[in-house]
Amino acid sequence: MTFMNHIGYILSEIGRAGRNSDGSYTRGCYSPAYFDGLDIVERQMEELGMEVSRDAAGNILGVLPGKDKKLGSIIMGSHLDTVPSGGLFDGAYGVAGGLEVIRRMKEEGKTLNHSLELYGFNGEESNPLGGTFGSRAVAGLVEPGQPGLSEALKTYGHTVLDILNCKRNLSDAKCYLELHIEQGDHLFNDEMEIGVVSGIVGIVRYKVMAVGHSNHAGTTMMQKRRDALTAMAKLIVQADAKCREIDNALVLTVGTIRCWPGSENVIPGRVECIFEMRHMDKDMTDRLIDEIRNIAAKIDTVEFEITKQIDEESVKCDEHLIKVIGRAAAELEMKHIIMPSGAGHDANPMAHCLPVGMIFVPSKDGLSHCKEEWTEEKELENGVDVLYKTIELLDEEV
Ligand code: HGY
Ligand code: MN
Ligand code: MN
Repeated sequence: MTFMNHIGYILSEIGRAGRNSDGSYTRGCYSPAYFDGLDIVERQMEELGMEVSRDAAGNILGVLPGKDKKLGSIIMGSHLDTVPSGGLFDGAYGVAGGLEVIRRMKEEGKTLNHSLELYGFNGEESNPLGGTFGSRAVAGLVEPGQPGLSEALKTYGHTVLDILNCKRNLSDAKCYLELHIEQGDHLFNDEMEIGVVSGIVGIVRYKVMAVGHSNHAGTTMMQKRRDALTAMAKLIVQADAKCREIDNALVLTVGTIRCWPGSENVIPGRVECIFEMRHMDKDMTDRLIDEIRNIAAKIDTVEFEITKQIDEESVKCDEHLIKVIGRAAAELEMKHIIMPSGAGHDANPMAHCLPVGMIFVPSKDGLSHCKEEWTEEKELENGVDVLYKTIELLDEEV
């Protein structure tokens, strides 16, 4: 794929890391492919004359000093890891967009009043350390007592203390801005050029274990079975129907399943799934898990164990930043709407430390987390233009 503009060029450069033969991309948390991506970004930052550093959480940071050191930095960023067999744009576009903003400033000989910073975060996608890992480390939100954290970190050559030391005092920074593809189909279907993000949904995940009884597949009659897999299947189907009943904006995904002992001629005795639910309003996800527990209690062939794994609260973007991004889009005469994000982002942890704003560009057919993920060059350019204009407007606020 050859892009003709700078942002496309930088993206395809980052895309040289972790590219699979089927055209998808895999840069897992702390993986060699991930660090290949970091090396590519580091070279781009150095060519732009930025001060570059890395931390134990696997993040990279480039800094372009501004005229007035007393002013807090304007921080841009997104993630450089991907889901397995993911797309070119998720995360990488926000880092490439930040590099392109800085390239343009250099080209125009412009030095801002505020310092400009750009993060490439590690581990935003689901991973053994928990998603948004790199940005949570910077925000100081990694719980030292998180179950399994120390063991997982050991495999990456780090200790919990290494990660706690990644915490940064962000109180003096002006704001955090993240440029990202929508990953949904609203902008694409409504032929909108820019999404001004109002907030990021909360993400709640539960580990659900169905405990039945393994037995012989040939000699155990149907009425005597305690089949964990059919019980889990009933729970999933009924939970899906209940989710659709509760609210149109409520989503439930069961994306993983493990089955023991996992043999064709043995009735499954244990099955484990992760139930993930998302909504801007916590009451909705609370209601859904209560309904799921009620459904589970009525399936009497097995016992269900339901334990919360992750509870990332929804966050609101900063009202002032929403206005400034909207003004930038309007001045650039771009069709834009204010909308929530159904995807999680590094802006969520960052929102616990400083004002955050997000800018969306369309995803073709709303596809993401797959090799078909696509955003047109002009649309990529639009996002960078709005990010650039937003930074110019914010930089005048001294
Ligand atoms: O899962 C998400 O929403 C994000 O892409 N990690
Ligand atoms: Mn993603
Ligand atoms: Mn993302």
